[in-house]
Amino acid sequence: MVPHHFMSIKQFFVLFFLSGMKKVLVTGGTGLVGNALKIAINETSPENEWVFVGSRDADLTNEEATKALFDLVKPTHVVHLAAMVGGLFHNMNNNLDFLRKNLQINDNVLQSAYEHGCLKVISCLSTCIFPDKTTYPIDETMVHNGPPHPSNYGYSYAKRLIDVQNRAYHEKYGCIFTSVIPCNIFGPHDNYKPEVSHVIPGMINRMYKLIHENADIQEKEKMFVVYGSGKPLRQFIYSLDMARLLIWAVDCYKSIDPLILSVDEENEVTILEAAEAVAKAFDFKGKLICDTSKADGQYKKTASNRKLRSLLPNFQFTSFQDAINDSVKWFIENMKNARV
Ligand code: NAP
Ligand code: GFB
Repeated sequence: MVPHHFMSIKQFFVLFFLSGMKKVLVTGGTGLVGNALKIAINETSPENEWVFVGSRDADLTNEEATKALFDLVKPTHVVHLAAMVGGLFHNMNNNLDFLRKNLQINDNVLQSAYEHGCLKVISCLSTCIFPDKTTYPIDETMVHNGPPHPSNYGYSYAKRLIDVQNRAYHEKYGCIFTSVIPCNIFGPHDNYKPEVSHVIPGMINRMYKLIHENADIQEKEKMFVVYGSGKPLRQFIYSLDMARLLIWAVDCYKSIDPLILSVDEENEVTILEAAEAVAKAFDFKGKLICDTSKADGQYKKTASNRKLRSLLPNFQFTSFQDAINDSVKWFIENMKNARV
């Protein structure tokens, strides 16, 4: 009998697991969603230990580097956010890179998670990967029902294969490897680089510059260019809401089937309405014009959050304008350190 004030290593690990404590590795922990997770974790009393990594900690396209990371961290759970990520224009010009890099990252992370006996992996797909020709609203059963929109087929097929890999690991080894399917995400710590950004950070960066450049022109005379027709429809989720849902999923979502994380269908807005919300947050006095010479991308990708609502009926999403206001405020205060 071990004296009561000592505990064997085995007893410690049994207690560790029985206590429900988790050691969660967050790949892609230095990005938009990763930074939101850091904030959301502090809203709760984190029983779990969270380890955030970026590409400087390990290039996950490299198998050996990925294994070494898992050897070092020894996670029990993984939130897998790391990916080559970008907006419409970045995808259109780099489908092969989006395909290859994301296939490499995903295969390395899932295989390392299996080899290290991780109890759960939650990966991220996206509502943009669904079939281009589809009925609406889209739901989780429709991921593989036809080719994705041509603008981002590389990213889409790489992401769809996560779902295929999850099922294969479950079938062969019983792994609980699952995925969430977010709609468009935005918030502080976004990627504002014009050539790679998504629409909201792209417009925030461009509107800031328009307001602060050419001081000799009165603001009400200035014209802000919305790329495309402004007509495409999008559902946008605030990164902090996305993070809150991920924390819940780590503890409570047990299925290997994907779960859409999106605001309600009726919260869908046009790109022009998104631009108007950004203009309101800046109190921009000028005009908005649409440059139809630029691509629109997918017209819509309306997703149903019915499954999420059935699991979390009382979850409150941050209002779109409040989230835009917070995101613009963060950008103005942190632009010097942002990815611009
Ligand atoms: P993000 O801001 O671009 O961050 C990407 C993260 O992945 C960064 O931490 C980056 O590390 C890391 N990363 C990229 N390449 C890597 C590599 N080779 N090795 C290791 N780490 C690497 O992305 P996000 O917007 O937070 O997206 C998070 C997840 O949500 C992604 O899986 C994305 O596909 C998905 N998603 C995003 C959206 C959206 O609208 N943003 C919508 C739906 C789904 P560094 O900081 O070192 O570069
Ligand atoms: O976020 P975004 O680049 O990608 O939005 P998607 C593109 C839409 O916003 C197009 C218009 O209709 C653009 O014409 N837009 C207006 C702008 N101004 C801007 C701007 O300054 N920057 C950008 N980027 N667009 C992506 C997928 O689709 O969704 C990715 O390609 C990813 O794979 C992402 O999954 C979540 O929403 O069209």
